[in-house]
Amino acid sequence: MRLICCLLIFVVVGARAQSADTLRTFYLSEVVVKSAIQEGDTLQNFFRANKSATTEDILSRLQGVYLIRRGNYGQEPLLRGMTGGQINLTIDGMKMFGACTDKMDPVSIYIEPQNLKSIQATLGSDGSKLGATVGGSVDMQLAQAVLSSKPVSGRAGFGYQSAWNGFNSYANANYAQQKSAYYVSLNYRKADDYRAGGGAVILYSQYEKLNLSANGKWAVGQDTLQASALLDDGYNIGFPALPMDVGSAKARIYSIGYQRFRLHERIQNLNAKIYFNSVFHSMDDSHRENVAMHMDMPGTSTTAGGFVEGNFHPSGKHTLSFRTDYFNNQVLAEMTMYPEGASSMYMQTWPASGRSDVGFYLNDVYKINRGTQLLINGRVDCATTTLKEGFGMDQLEVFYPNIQYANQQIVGAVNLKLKQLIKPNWIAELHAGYGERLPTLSETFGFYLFNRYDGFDYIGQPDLVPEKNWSTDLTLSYFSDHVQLTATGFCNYLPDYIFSRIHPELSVMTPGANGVKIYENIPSATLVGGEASVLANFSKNFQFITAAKYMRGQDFEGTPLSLIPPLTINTTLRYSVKNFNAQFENESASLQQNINPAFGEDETAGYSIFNLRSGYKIIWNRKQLFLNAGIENLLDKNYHNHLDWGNLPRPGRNVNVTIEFVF
Ligand SMILES: [Cu+2]
Repeated sequence: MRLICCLLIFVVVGARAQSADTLRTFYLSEVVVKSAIQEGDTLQNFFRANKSATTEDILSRLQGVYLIRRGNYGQEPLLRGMTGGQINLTIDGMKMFGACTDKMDPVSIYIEPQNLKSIQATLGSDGSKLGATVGGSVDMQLAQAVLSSKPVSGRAGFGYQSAWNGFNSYANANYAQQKSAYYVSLNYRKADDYRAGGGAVILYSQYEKLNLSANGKWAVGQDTLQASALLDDGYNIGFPALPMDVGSAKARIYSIGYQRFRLHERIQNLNAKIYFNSVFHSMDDSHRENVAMHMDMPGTSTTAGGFVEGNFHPSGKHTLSFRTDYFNNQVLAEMTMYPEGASSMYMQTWPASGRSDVGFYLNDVYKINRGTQLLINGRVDCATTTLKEGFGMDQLEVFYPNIQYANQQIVGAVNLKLKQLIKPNWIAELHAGYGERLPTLSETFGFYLFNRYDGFDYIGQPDLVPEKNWSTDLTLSYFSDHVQLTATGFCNYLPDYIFSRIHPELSVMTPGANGVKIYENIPSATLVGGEASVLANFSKNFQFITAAKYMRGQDFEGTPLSLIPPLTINTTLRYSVKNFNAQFENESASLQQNINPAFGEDETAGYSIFNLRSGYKIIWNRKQLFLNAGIENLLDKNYHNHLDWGNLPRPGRNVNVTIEFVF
């Protein structure tokens, strides 16, 4: 379901009572979403409106966050027009990188809402706590074992979605003792090809996946130790907007953590973790018809790392916090082509390569007085990028005879944020910052990566310099007992923006491709826009929320950037009484005419769709049964958003039901 923005606003309302005269402001993109664990809060109630929601559905409602769709699975988060290597997508603060050269596997797909404790998005260079970035960070915190007086607790559910004849079943359980606790969860989803509005079936949009996670927690004196494992296996995942599908995608995530509330007089909330994760991703076109030349494309990505974070005991008006982290990522993506009547050909589309990065982050919260607070933070990263000798390096030597084995780069960020109470109910927040990001391994070493969007083969550029971002944003918020208003305007100016240029002298590798492009730094690009939201509590039973987001993007010559979302407005009216709730939603997007035809874009019409959701709760003997039913795209409209690749229509009318038992 698509309601977490509402969830977020409700956090705001819940929190307002305790913080009316402090500077603890809450924004749609920054608020922590408690989703699967806490009982009885408003957020949880909203979340229950559709228990079959994916993590992407939740992300799509965060302010400043959009999704790029290439099918019914594996949607890619876009933060105010920035994506891929421009943003950090982390799990419990852990770095993890996809293994797909076509970006089918942003790491958000490995997190089931059942496993999710919270999502936090921090936009722009301000998100650099979790890594060097220009676009911001999204951190997904996983559910953990809970030490409680109730020895065994858990939930199990089953959901059905009519538009793709899809079902998902899930269960989780927590076993708690006095000094230790264990949590396990299981989630299985299966979907057939979906039906678009009007009835057309979208071929190659099916998927199937299994997700398992386990977590243990042990209290030893003042210390807490934790161990976690998460396994996610996807099979037969179709990507109708791409020329290939995924036969198998496997992710493994392991970590060991240590926490201490008070390490010593000066240091508090110490949190340390070491981790390892790996992704295996195997693409093929064996199920597609009329393929000029069959291909197999397996890829792997492994990452190992660790971090230590905490804060110093507040001294005077300052509270200083820190984080230091390290990771090492290694990738390899291969392609074997099978031309008819000829022997097969082998290439490394991501040559065997890697990157290690050590970073240090410091943040100071300076409470100047009761109504004014200044935040200052900075980060510096030192990264080494390496290309292994062998096949992949030999390939690239054709274009770059002097290619280096290793390359070191230093990137940094600094941010200033002033929060000011203007009047008793008004808060202004001004942010100005600078951030840098490293070129991705794909942008650096990629070799004939076919992009279906513009139809070009892409080649990496080992000499790219870091992309920069000078960003500023201003937010005004008004709080009262019944209404909250928030409005934000932002501007990002990105020197050395990483883009690409057509090289007509090069010939294509992919049959039917339009040409070859090589990545390069262009002088600059600019992204500007804003977000606004209104929340109203008409009465105890009625709540109304509307949230709008809009942005523009252009390069240094004034040409519109591609994949810039149109004006998007989501509105919800919710009615709740005792054990019943119902809500009526509208999702609207405007016409998008600011397009980049050279990038294969065309104008996208606006649309407006309606959803209905309802929930009923039965309680007996301290156990609960939740029944949910809803209809998405009520009028069965055939539509697509500008960010949907290949003008692929979105699902049509979708009736969904969920039943869940909580014990
Ligand atoms: Cu892929």
